[in-house]
Amino acid sequence: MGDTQKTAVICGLANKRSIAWAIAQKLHAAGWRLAITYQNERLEQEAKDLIADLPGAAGFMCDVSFDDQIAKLFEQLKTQYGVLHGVVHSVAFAPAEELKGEFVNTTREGFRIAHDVSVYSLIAVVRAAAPLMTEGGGIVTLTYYGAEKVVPRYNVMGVAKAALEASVRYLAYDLGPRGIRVNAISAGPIKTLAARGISGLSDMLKSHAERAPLKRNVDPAEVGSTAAFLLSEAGSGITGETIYVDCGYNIMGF
Ligand code: NAD
Ligand code: 0WE
Repeated sequence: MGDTQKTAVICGLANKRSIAWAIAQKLHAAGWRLAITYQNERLEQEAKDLIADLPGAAGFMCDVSFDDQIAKLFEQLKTQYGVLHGVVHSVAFAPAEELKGEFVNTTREGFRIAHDVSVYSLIAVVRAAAPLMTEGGGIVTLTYYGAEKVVPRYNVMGVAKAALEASVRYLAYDLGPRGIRVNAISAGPIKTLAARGISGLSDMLKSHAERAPLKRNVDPAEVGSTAAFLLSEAGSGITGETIYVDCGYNIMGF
C-alpha cells in the first residue's frame, strides 16, 4: 500500500471491551494504519497487548486533560506519520459520585471535570490534529442519548454530551473549508469499563433491547463499522451530524 495507506489516531483504548477497540478493529480491516492512545501507565500493558494484534498499529500514552500531553502526542504523530486522515475521540469521564443521586447536586468541580475530559478534550485534540490533516479527512466522537433526553443518573454526563454534540457542529463549520468532516456517533448502551460500574445497567440493557425496533442491544462492532463508514469516502457528504447506532431506540415515542 505504501503512501496510499491512510492513517488515523484513536484516543480512548482501555481494554478489549472499549468502543475504541471495536473501531480500531474495523479501521484496521479497512486498511487504515493506526495510532492508538491510552490514558496512563495503569492501562498501558493491556492496551499494548491488544495493539500488538494489529500489524502496523502503534500505541501512545495521552491523558487528554493535559495540554502538554496532547501537544507531545501530535508532535510524535507528525514525526512518525506526517499526514493524518482520521481522528477518533472515544473518551469520557465524570467523577463517580456525579453519576449517582440527583443532577441538582452536581458539584462545581464535578461539572468542570466532566466537561474538561469529555468535551474540551475533543476541541483540543481536533486543534492539534487539524494541521496534520493536510489532505482532508474525518473526525468521529462518541455520544449518548442522555444528551437530549433525561436518563436517570447520567446527570452531568448528559449535559456534557449535549455540549459535545454542539461542539461537533461548531468544529464541522470551522474545518469544513479544509475538507475535514466532524461527526458524532450516538451509541446505545454497551457493557464497557465506562458502563460496568453503573448501577442498574443490566436493567437498562434489558429495557433497551425490549423497546428498540431491532429488539436487541447494539454490538460494539456496529459502532466500529459506522465509524469506518464515516471516515471513509462513503461518508464524504456527512458533517456536523449525530448518527444513531442504537438499534432504533431513539425513534420511539412509546
Ligand atoms: P471505556 O472505558 O472503554 O472508554 C473510555 C475511555 O476514556 C477509557 O479508555 C479511559 O481511559 C478514557 N479516559 C478517561 N479519562 C481520560 C483522560 N483524562 N485522558 C485520556 N483518556 C481518558 O468505555 P467506552 O464505553 O468504550 O467509552 C468510550 C466513549 O463511548 C465515551 O465517550 C462514552 O461516553 C461513549 N459511549 C459509551 C456508551 C456505553 O454504553 N458504553 C454509549 C454511548 C457512548
Ligand atoms: O458515557 C457513558 C459512561 C461515561 C462514564 C462512565 C463512568 C463510570 C466510572 C463517565 N464517567 C465515569 N466515571 C466513573 O467513575 N455511557 C453512555 C455509559 C452509561 O453511563 C451511565 C449510563 C450509561 C448508559 C450512567 C448512568 C446511567 C446510564
